[in-house]
Amino acid sequence: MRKIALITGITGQDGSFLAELLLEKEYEVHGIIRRSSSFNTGRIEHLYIDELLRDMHIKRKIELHYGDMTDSTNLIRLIRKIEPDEIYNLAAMSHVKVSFEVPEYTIDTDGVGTLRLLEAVRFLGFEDKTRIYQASTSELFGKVQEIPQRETTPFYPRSPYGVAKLYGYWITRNYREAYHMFAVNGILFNHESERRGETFVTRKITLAAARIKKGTQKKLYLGNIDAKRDWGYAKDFVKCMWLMLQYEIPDDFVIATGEMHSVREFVTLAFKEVGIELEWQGVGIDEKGIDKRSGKVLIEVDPQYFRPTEVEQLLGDPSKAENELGWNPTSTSFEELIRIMIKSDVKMVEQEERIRKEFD
Ligand code: NDP
Ligand code: GDR
Repeated sequence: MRKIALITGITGQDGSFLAELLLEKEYEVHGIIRRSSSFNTGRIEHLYIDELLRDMHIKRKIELHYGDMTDSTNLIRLIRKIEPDEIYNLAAMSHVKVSFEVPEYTIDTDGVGTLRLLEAVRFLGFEDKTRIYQASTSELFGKVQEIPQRETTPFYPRSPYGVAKLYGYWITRNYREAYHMFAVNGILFNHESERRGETFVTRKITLAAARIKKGTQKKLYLGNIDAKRDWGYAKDFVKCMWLMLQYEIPDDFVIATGEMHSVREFVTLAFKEVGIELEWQGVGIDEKGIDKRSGKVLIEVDPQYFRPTEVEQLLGDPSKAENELGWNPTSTSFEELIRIMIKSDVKMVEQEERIRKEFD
């Protein structure tokens, strides 16, 4: 029997990679999308637009439904209609800095939204049928209590986003324990890709490197370049989400690469990839990234990107996922990840240039 999956947040970075993975595994894939005044389906167009699919002689692969994590009756109706074997709850207001501006909306979507989903499954009596994956995060660890961070490390979130996700984490565990539901948390560390949103630091950097190289951007302004993260490749990480729902026991797992780098290191390597050697001068907010060849200042620190409370360093220990799920944490290296992102952004910037010239 073909399995049925429902993905919330299917239009996001992870949702798009996960949809592809599940289609490869012959799942019937459903996704929840939000009504938007402009297109928000760019990452999954290749999976659902009839004309594109007809050209390629393939049938429509996914079914999209309007919905929102803030609307419980919508979630109940959709789950009743779709009767999913697996639900991947990826929908979230996922930007840490923005969560300080919209804290109430963030808890409504990321925290209470998770409760609404779990309750919908319980209300419909699907506790034994439907397995649920909750997108938890390394932001739960926040202020360093232990390095590296593992499943047993105490939580200390540092943003409204982290606090909202903490509720999501515990309500998922509580429903597992109270109602014996197969509901699990993937505690994922930062994972990036060519599809990463443009306001997250890695993508902001790779796009800027490509544009500065082409001469369409002059400078890159960043916040805390001393922050350190454990960055992996999103395409590798979504495999773990699936593995967690196939495992015999419902359990929570840290998913990380086990390697940590600073934002400054990411910038240096990304610019090197486009042929620009940077050297760093100055300290604190006066620190600058300078092109060694031309002497031009390309990177500056702008305090508007600082957060009221910062997570200084995150490093995960993925050994439980490695040992129990057989997941490989290092299939894409840090350097390869940067290469993938730069290659895609250079191509995008060249396309932008061609289009601009056509209309000039
Ligand atoms: P994105 O920001 O790329 O995608 C978020 C998705 O959630 C989008 O599809 C968005 O829709 C949707 N969404 C936002 N608000 C709502 C809402 N109220 N109702 C329904 N849908 C909504 O995130 P990622 O793909 O990077 O991350 C996926 C999940 O994993 C998120 O929950 C994130 O918090 C979590 N996570 C991510 C990590 C990472 O490094 N990427 C690490 C750890 C956890 P739209 O396109 O319309 O905006
Ligand atoms: P993060 O990712 O907050 O870890 O959350 P982000 O890329 O936004 O920031 C990483 C680190 O870089 C520093 N930084 C900047 N960040 C942004 N966005 N823009 C800048 O200009 C900038 N300069 C420095 C930040 O201060 C931070 O320390 C991501 C999201 O995907 C969450 O949804 C997810 O849960 C976590 O990763 C794990």
